[in-house]
Amino acid sequence: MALKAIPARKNLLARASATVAAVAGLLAGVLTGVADAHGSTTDPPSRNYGCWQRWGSDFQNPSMAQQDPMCWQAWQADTNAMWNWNGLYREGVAGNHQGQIPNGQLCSGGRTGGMRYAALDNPGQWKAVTKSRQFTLTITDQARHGADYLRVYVTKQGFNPTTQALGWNNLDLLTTTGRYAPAGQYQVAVNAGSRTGRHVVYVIWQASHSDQSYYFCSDVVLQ
Ligand SMILES: [Cu+2]
Repeated sequence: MALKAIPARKNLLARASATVAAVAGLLAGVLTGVADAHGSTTDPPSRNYGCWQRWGSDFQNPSMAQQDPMCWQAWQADTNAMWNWNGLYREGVAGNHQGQIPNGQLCSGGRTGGMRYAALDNPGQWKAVTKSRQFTLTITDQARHGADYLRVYVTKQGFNPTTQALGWNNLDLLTTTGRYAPAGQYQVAVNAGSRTGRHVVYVIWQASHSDQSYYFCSDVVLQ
């Protein structure tokens, strides 16, 4: 842009800097949108959401290795798995979840994004929250995608997440919901039957805005 007329220059400069500010604002919005988009199971917390919640402000604290060893190994493997706790999804699965996700890789959505989430598949002493056998599960959707359905599974009695990686044959499907209109949260009532003790709750969230499927492992102790 050539600035010839001196009297207009100040005005032009002001407009130019306003434009720069507007573009910067847009960019920041886009970047924030990327960082903040999508979602996860926030109650009971998914593995990476839980790690982010507990250690996000203190992720270099070496005492995590003793206090929360599975989060420690996950942070060491790839910090982006926690910063992007809301980005554990695949696209274009067309409902063929079992076909796309191999046994042993359920918690990483079939290693979506390469190895970013792979540490979430590792068996071990993941922190587990205590829940009664009937509880309400909450998905937080920061992007307001809506849901075509939520599918909630829980591990069979006897499965041991501290020593076994999760496979489809370890799971019982408890419920498939109907659609949810776009909102900040979706809730579903879970009835885990007579199960007790340590379990993994596995959730598939099929978003509505496009064929985007999310996969979340949450560790619970049922009582
Ligand atoms: Cu999304």
